[in-house]
Amino acid sequence: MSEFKEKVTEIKDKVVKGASDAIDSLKKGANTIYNAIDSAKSDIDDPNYNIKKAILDKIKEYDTIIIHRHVRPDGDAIGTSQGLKALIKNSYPEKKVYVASSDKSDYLSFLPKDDNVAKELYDNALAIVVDTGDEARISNQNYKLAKEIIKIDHHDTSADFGVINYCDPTSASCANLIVNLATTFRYELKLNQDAATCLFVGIVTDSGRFRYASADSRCFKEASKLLEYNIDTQSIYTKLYVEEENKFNLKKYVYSKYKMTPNGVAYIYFKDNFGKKHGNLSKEDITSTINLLDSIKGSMIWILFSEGKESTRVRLRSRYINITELASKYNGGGHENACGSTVYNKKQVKELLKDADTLLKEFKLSHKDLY
Ligand SMILES: [Mn+2]
Repeated sequence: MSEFKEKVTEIKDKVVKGASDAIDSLKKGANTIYNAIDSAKSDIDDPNYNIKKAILDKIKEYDTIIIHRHVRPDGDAIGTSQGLKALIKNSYPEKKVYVASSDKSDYLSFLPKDDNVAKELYDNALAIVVDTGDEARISNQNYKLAKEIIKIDHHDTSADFGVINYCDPTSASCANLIVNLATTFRYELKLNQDAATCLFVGIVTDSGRFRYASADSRCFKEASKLLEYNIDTQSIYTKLYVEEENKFNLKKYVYSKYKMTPNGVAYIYFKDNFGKKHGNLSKEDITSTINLLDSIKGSMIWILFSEGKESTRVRLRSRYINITELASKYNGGGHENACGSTVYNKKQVKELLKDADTLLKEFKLSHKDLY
Protein backbone atom coordinates (compact mmCIF):
# COMPACT_ATOMS: atom_id res chain seq x y z
CA MET A 1 0.00 0.00 0.00
CA SER A 2 2.67 2.51 1.10
CA GLU A 3 4.72 1.54 -1.92
CA PHE A 4 1.73 2.45 -4.08
CA LYS A 5 1.38 5.83 -2.32
CA GLU A 6 5.07 6.53 -2.87
CA LYS A 7 4.68 5.75 -6.55
CA VAL A 8 1.70 8.15 -6.79
CA THR A 9 3.60 10.94 -5.02
CA GLU A 10 6.56 10.37 -7.32
CA ILE A 11 4.36 10.62 -10.40
CA LYS A 12 2.58 13.70 -9.01
CA ASP A 13 5.92 15.45 -8.36
CA LYS A 14 7.07 14.63 -11.87
CA VAL A 15 3.86 16.04 -13.37
CA VAL A 16 4.10 19.24 -11.29
CA LYS A 17 7.76 19.70 -12.21
CA GLY A 18 6.98 19.01 -15.87
CA ALA A 19 4.15 21.54 -15.84
CA SER A 20 6.26 24.23 -14.18
CA ASP A 21 9.14 23.61 -16.63
CA ALA A 22 6.66 23.92 -19.46
CA ILE A 23 5.38 27.24 -18.08
CA ASP A 24 8.97 28.52 -17.79
CA SER A 25 9.67 27.51 -21.38
CA LEU A 26 6.45 29.16 -22.50
CA LYS A 27 7.44 32.39 -20.73
CA LYS A 28 10.88 32.27 -22.32
CA GLY A 29 9.28 31.48 -25.65
CA ALA A 30 6.86 34.37 -25.27
CA ASN A 31 9.74 36.75 -24.52
CA THR A 32 11.64 35.49 -27.54
CA ILE A 33 8.54 36.04 -29.67
CA TYR A 34 8.00 39.55 -28.22
CA ASN A 35 11.63 40.40 -28.93
CA ALA A 36 11.42 38.94 -32.43
CA ILE A 37 8.30 40.97 -33.17
CA ASP A 38 9.93 44.08 -31.74
CA SER A 39 13.06 43.55 -33.74
CA ALA A 40 11.15 42.88 -36.96
CA LYS A 41 8.98 45.96 -36.42
CA SER A 42 11.85 48.17 -35.34
CA ASP A 43 14.11 47.04 -38.17
CA ILE A 44 11.63 48.56 -40.58
CA ASP A 45 10.93 51.93 -38.96
CA ASP A 46 13.89 52.52 -36.64
CA PRO A 47 17.18 53.18 -38.45
CA ASN A 48 19.05 52.98 -35.13
CA TYR A 49 17.63 49.61 -34.14
CA ASN A 50 20.75 47.58 -34.91
CA ILE A 51 23.18 49.85 -33.09
CA LYS A 52 20.85 49.97 -30.06
CA LYS A 53 20.62 46.16 -30.11
CA ALA A 54 24.41 45.98 -30.17
CA ILE A 55 24.57 48.26 -27.12
CA LEU A 56 22.02 46.12 -25.27
CA ASP A 57 24.02 42.98 -26.07
CA LYS A 58 27.21 44.54 -24.67
CA ILE A 59 25.38 45.63 -21.50
CA LYS A 60 24.14 42.05 -21.07
CA GLU A 61 27.60 40.62 -21.73
CA TYR A 62 29.45 42.53 -19.00
CA ASP A 63 29.19 42.09 -15.21
CA THR A 64 30.90 45.41 -14.53
CA ILE A 65 29.83 48.58 -16.31
CA ILE A 66 31.41 51.96 -15.64
CA ILE A 67 29.71 55.07 -16.99
CA HIS A 68 31.58 58.30 -17.78
CA ARG A 69 30.31 61.72 -18.87
CA HIS A 70 31.83 65.08 -19.78
CA VAL A 71 33.61 67.52 -17.47
CA ARG A 72 31.79 70.53 -16.02
CA PRO A 73 28.63 68.42 -16.07
CA ASP A 74 25.25 69.87 -17.00
CA GLY A 75 21.86 68.35 -16.24
CA ASP A 76 22.06 66.06 -19.25
CA ALA A 77 25.54 64.72 -18.41
CA ILE A 78 24.57 63.85 -14.83
CA GLY A 79 20.98 62.90 -15.63
CA THR A 80 22.04 60.55 -18.42
CA SER A 81 24.91 58.88 -16.53
CA GLN A 82 22.96 58.39 -13.30
CA GLY A 83 19.77 57.50 -15.18
CA LEU A 84 21.57 54.84 -17.22
CA LYS A 85 23.12 53.43 -14.04
CA ALA A 86 19.70 53.19 -12.34
CA LEU A 87 18.19 51.63 -15.47
CA ILE A 88 20.86 48.91 -15.71
CA LYS A 89 20.78 48.23 -11.94
CA ASN A 90 17.00 47.90 -12.00
CA SER A 91 17.08 45.56 -14.99
CA TYR A 92 20.07 43.44 -13.96
CA PRO A 93 20.45 43.70 -10.14
CA GLU A 94 23.43 41.33 -10.15
CA LYS A 95 25.58 43.64 -12.30
CA LYS A 96 28.04 46.10 -10.78
CA VAL A 97 27.36 49.54 -12.26
CA TYR A 98 29.25 52.74 -11.44
CA VAL A 99 29.44 56.35 -12.56
CA ALA A 100 33.07 57.50 -12.52
CA SER A 101 34.02 61.17 -12.66
CA SER A 102 36.52 63.69 -11.39
CA ASP A 103 34.27 66.73 -10.94
CA LYS A 104 30.69 67.71 -10.12
CA SER A 105 28.18 70.55 -10.38
CA ASP A 106 26.75 71.87 -7.12
CA TYR A 107 23.39 72.86 -8.57
CA LEU A 108 22.79 69.22 -9.54
CA SER A 109 23.70 67.82 -6.11
CA PHE A 110 20.09 66.64 -5.62
CA LEU A 111 20.79 63.84 -8.10
CA PRO A 112 22.66 60.68 -7.00
CA LYS A 113 26.39 61.06 -6.28
CA ASP A 114 29.03 59.59 -8.58
CA ASP A 115 31.20 56.69 -7.40
CA ASN A 116 34.87 56.29 -6.54
CA VAL A 117 35.94 53.58 -8.94
CA ALA A 118 39.22 51.72 -8.34
CA LYS A 119 41.43 51.25 -11.41
CA GLU A 120 41.40 47.44 -11.01
CA LEU A 121 37.66 47.38 -11.68
CA TYR A 122 38.26 48.46 -15.28
CA ASP A 123 40.13 45.25 -16.21
CA ASN A 124 36.99 43.36 -17.19
CA ALA A 125 34.65 46.29 -17.48
CA LEU A 126 32.60 47.89 -20.19
CA ALA A 127 32.87 51.70 -20.17
CA ILE A 128 29.94 53.70 -21.52
CA VAL A 129 30.76 57.34 -22.26
CA VAL A 130 27.68 59.56 -22.46
CA ASP A 131 26.93 63.07 -23.72
CA THR A 132 30.31 63.79 -25.30
CA GLY A 133 32.23 62.79 -28.40
CA ASP A 134 35.33 64.67 -27.32
CA GLU A 135 37.81 62.41 -25.51
CA ALA A 136 39.64 65.34 -23.95
CA ARG A 137 36.39 66.40 -22.26
CA ILE A 138 35.66 63.04 -20.62
CA SER A 139 35.58 63.39 -16.85
CA ASN A 140 38.05 60.93 -15.32
CA GLN A 141 40.32 59.60 -18.05
CA ASN A 142 40.35 56.07 -16.55
CA TYR A 143 37.67 55.11 -19.10
CA LYS A 144 40.62 54.21 -21.34
CA LEU A 145 41.43 51.28 -19.02
CA ALA A 146 38.14 49.50 -19.77
CA LYS A 147 38.12 46.32 -21.83
CA GLU A 148 35.68 47.89 -24.28
CA ILE A 149 34.20 51.37 -24.69
CA ILE A 150 30.80 52.45 -26.00
CA LYS A 151 29.97 56.05 -26.84
CA ILE A 152 26.40 57.38 -26.66
CA ASP A 153 26.14 61.02 -27.73
CA HIS A 154 23.97 63.62 -29.46
CA HIS A 155 26.46 66.34 -30.45
CA ASP A 156 26.95 67.47 -34.05
CA THR A 157 30.69 67.14 -33.77
CA SER A 158 31.39 63.77 -32.18
CA ALA A 159 34.51 61.66 -32.64
CA ASP A 160 34.46 57.86 -32.60
CA PHE A 161 36.56 56.16 -29.93
CA GLY A 162 34.54 53.11 -28.91
CA VAL A 163 33.71 49.64 -30.23
CA ILE A 164 30.20 51.05 -30.65
CA ASN A 165 29.71 54.74 -31.40
CA TYR A 166 26.07 55.78 -31.24
CA CYS A 167 25.48 59.45 -31.98
CA ASP A 168 22.13 60.96 -32.90
CA PRO A 169 22.46 64.75 -33.28
CA THR A 170 18.71 65.06 -33.89
CA SER A 171 18.02 64.02 -30.30
CA ALA A 172 17.20 66.88 -27.90
CA SER A 173 19.26 65.32 -25.14
CA CYS A 174 21.48 62.33 -24.50
CA ALA A 175 18.93 61.29 -21.85
CA ASN A 176 16.37 60.95 -24.66
CA LEU A 177 18.60 58.32 -26.27
CA ILE A 178 18.59 56.28 -23.05
CA VAL A 179 14.79 56.50 -22.74
CA ASN A 180 14.57 55.44 -26.37
CA LEU A 181 16.91 52.50 -25.72
CA ALA A 182 14.78 51.45 -22.74
CA THR A 183 11.50 51.68 -24.64
CA THR A 184 12.88 49.84 -27.66
CA PHE A 185 13.86 46.91 -25.42
CA ARG A 186 11.12 47.24 -22.82
CA TYR A 187 11.09 43.50 -22.08
CA GLU A 188 14.75 43.70 -21.06
CA LEU A 189 15.42 47.21 -19.80
CA LYS A 190 13.12 48.24 -16.94
CA LEU A 191 12.78 51.90 -16.08
CA ASN A 192 11.84 52.89 -12.54
CA GLN A 193 11.22 56.13 -10.66
CA ASP A 194 14.91 56.75 -9.85
CA ALA A 195 16.02 56.26 -13.44
CA ALA A 196 13.08 58.31 -14.74
CA THR A 197 13.85 61.24 -12.41
CA CYS A 198 17.49 61.47 -13.56
CA LEU A 199 16.60 61.09 -17.23
CA PHE A 200 13.84 63.70 -16.96
CA VAL A 201 16.38 66.21 -15.59
CA GLY A 202 18.54 65.49 -18.64
CA ILE A 203 15.70 66.09 -21.07
CA VAL A 204 14.34 69.19 -19.33
CA THR A 205 17.72 70.93 -19.06
CA ASP A 206 19.07 70.09 -22.53
CA SER A 207 15.82 71.06 -24.26
CA GLY A 208 15.67 74.38 -22.39
CA ARG A 209 12.50 73.25 -20.63
CA PHE A 210 11.08 71.93 -23.93
CA ARG A 211 11.59 75.28 -25.62
CA TYR A 212 14.47 74.66 -28.04
CA ALA A 213 13.83 73.63 -31.63
CA SER A 214 15.25 70.21 -30.74
CA ALA A 215 12.21 69.51 -28.51
CA ASP A 216 10.37 67.52 -31.18
CA SER A 217 7.59 64.96 -31.00
CA ARG A 218 10.04 62.21 -30.00
CA CYS A 219 11.40 64.35 -27.19
CA PHE A 220 7.92 64.95 -25.73
CA LYS A 221 6.93 61.30 -26.20
CA GLU A 222 10.01 60.11 -24.33
CA ALA A 223 9.51 62.68 -21.57
CA SER A 224 5.89 61.56 -21.32
CA LYS A 225 7.08 57.97 -20.91
CA LEU A 226 9.09 59.06 -17.86
CA LEU A 227 6.06 60.76 -16.31
CA GLU A 228 4.42 57.32 -16.14
CA TYR A 229 6.84 56.57 -13.28
CA ASN A 230 5.32 59.22 -11.00
CA ILE A 231 8.31 61.48 -10.88
CA ASP A 232 7.97 64.64 -8.80
CA THR A 233 8.30 67.39 -11.42
CA GLN A 234 7.47 70.18 -8.93
CA SER A 235 10.39 69.19 -6.76
CA ILE A 236 12.68 68.82 -9.80
CA TYR A 237 11.76 72.30 -11.07
CA THR A 238 12.25 73.84 -7.61
CA LYS A 239 15.69 72.28 -7.30
CA LEU A 240 16.65 73.36 -10.80
CA TYR A 241 15.23 76.88 -10.92
CA VAL A 242 14.83 78.42 -7.45
CA GLU A 243 18.06 80.25 -6.66
CA GLU A 244 20.06 82.17 -4.06
CA GLU A 245 19.81 85.94 -4.14
CA ASN A 246 23.39 86.46 -5.39
CA LYS A 247 22.44 84.52 -8.49
CA PHE A 248 19.24 86.47 -8.83
CA ASN A 249 21.27 89.69 -8.70
CA LEU A 250 23.58 88.30 -11.37
CA LYS A 251 20.57 88.37 -13.70
CA LYS A 252 20.03 92.02 -12.87
CA TYR A 253 23.65 92.64 -13.87
CA VAL A 254 23.26 90.86 -17.23
CA TYR A 255 20.04 92.70 -18.08
CA SER A 256 21.60 96.06 -17.33
CA LYS A 257 25.08 95.52 -18.79
CA TYR A 258 24.66 93.56 -22.03
CA LYS A 259 25.69 95.25 -25.27
CA MET A 260 24.56 95.03 -28.88
CA THR A 261 26.50 94.99 -32.19
CA PRO A 262 25.21 97.17 -35.08
CA ASN A 263 23.10 94.34 -36.55
CA GLY A 264 21.82 92.98 -33.28
CA VAL A 265 24.17 90.40 -31.76
CA ALA A 266 23.62 90.72 -28.00
CA TYR A 267 26.67 90.00 -25.87
CA ILE A 268 28.10 90.32 -22.40
CA TYR A 269 31.68 90.12 -21.17
CA PHE A 270 32.68 88.90 -17.71
CA LYS A 271 36.15 89.64 -16.32
CA ASP A 272 38.03 86.82 -14.59
CA ASN A 273 37.52 88.24 -11.08
CA PHE A 274 33.80 88.98 -11.52
CA GLY A 275 32.58 85.92 -9.61
CA LYS A 276 34.73 86.67 -6.57
CA LYS A 277 33.58 90.29 -6.47
CA HIS A 278 29.89 89.46 -6.69
CA GLY A 279 29.05 87.07 -3.88
CA ASN A 280 31.35 84.18 -4.85
CA LEU A 281 29.67 83.16 -8.08
CA SER A 282 31.12 80.17 -9.91
CA LYS A 283 32.10 80.21 -13.59
CA GLU A 284 29.12 77.94 -14.19
CA ASP A 285 26.80 80.45 -12.48
CA ILE A 286 28.16 83.15 -14.75
CA THR A 287 28.13 81.26 -18.05
CA SER A 288 24.61 79.93 -17.44
CA THR A 289 23.26 83.49 -17.76
CA ILE A 290 23.71 83.23 -21.54
CA ASN A 291 20.06 82.23 -21.78
CA LEU A 292 18.95 85.59 -20.37
CA LEU A 293 19.82 87.15 -23.71
CA ASP A 294 17.69 84.72 -25.68
CA SER A 295 14.52 86.74 -26.23
CA ILE A 296 15.40 90.14 -27.67
CA LYS A 297 13.54 90.82 -30.89
CA GLY A 298 15.87 90.83 -33.90
CA SER A 299 18.78 89.58 -31.83
CA MET A 300 19.02 86.07 -33.23
CA ILE A 301 22.61 85.49 -32.05
CA TRP A 302 23.74 86.10 -28.49
CA ILE A 303 27.13 85.55 -26.92
CA LEU A 304 28.69 85.38 -23.47
CA PHE A 305 32.41 85.81 -22.80
CA SER A 306 33.87 84.46 -19.59
CA GLU A 307 37.48 85.52 -19.12
CA GLY A 308 39.91 83.04 -17.54
CA LYS A 309 43.58 83.21 -16.63
CA GLU A 310 44.90 82.11 -20.04
CA SER A 311 41.90 82.20 -22.33
CA THR A 312 38.34 83.41 -22.58
CA ARG A 313 35.54 80.87 -22.89
CA VAL A 314 32.76 81.83 -25.25
CA ARG A 315 29.19 80.61 -25.21
CA LEU A 316 27.28 81.21 -28.43
CA ARG A 317 23.55 80.76 -28.94
CA SER A 318 21.16 81.47 -31.80
CA ARG A 319 17.72 80.87 -33.13
CA TYR A 320 17.21 79.87 -36.81
CA ILE A 321 20.88 80.52 -37.63
CA ASN A 322 23.48 77.74 -37.77
CA ILE A 323 26.49 78.93 -35.76
CA THR A 324 28.67 75.81 -35.80
CA GLU A 325 30.96 77.20 -38.48
CA LEU A 326 31.41 80.44 -36.57
CA ALA A 327 32.23 78.48 -33.41
CA SER A 328 34.70 76.19 -35.14
CA LYS A 329 36.57 79.19 -36.55
CA TYR A 330 37.27 80.12 -32.91
CA ASN A 331 38.43 76.76 -31.52
CA GLY A 332 35.00 75.40 -30.77
CA GLY A 333 31.92 73.59 -31.94
CA GLY A 334 28.65 72.13 -30.71
CA HIS A 335 25.08 72.12 -31.92
CA GLU A 336 23.40 74.15 -34.67
CA ASN A 337 22.05 76.72 -32.20
CA ALA A 338 24.31 76.23 -29.16
CA CYS A 339 28.10 76.28 -29.33
CA GLY A 340 31.19 76.89 -27.27
CA SER A 341 34.47 78.49 -28.34
CA THR A 342 37.72 79.76 -26.89
CA VAL A 343 39.51 83.02 -27.66
CA TYR A 344 42.87 84.20 -26.40
CA ASN A 345 42.87 87.99 -26.55
CA LYS A 346 40.73 91.12 -26.90
CA LYS A 347 41.46 91.26 -30.64
CA GLN A 348 39.89 87.82 -31.14
CA VAL A 349 36.87 88.89 -29.08
CA LYS A 350 36.35 91.79 -31.48
CA GLU A 351 36.86 89.59 -34.55
CA LEU A 352 34.38 87.01 -33.30
CA LEU A 353 31.78 89.70 -32.63
CA LYS A 354 32.35 91.16 -36.08
CA ASP A 355 31.93 87.73 -37.73
CA ALA A 356 28.76 87.07 -35.73
CA ASP A 357 27.43 90.49 -36.70
CA THR A 358 28.08 89.80 -40.42
CA LEU A 359 26.44 86.36 -40.15
CA LEU A 360 23.34 87.89 -38.57
CA LYS A 361 23.26 90.75 -41.08
CA GLU A 362 23.34 88.33 -44.03
CA PHE A 363 20.71 86.09 -42.48
CA LYS A 364 18.36 89.01 -41.94
CA LEU A 365 18.72 90.09 -45.59
CA SER A 366 17.40 86.73 -46.79
CA HIS A 367 14.89 86.10 -43.97
CA LYS A 368 12.96 89.31 -43.54
CA ASP A 369 10.05 87.62 -41.76
CA LEU A 370 12.16 86.08 -38.98
CA TYR A 371 13.22 87.80 -35.78
MN1 LIG B 1 23.61 66.84 -23.76
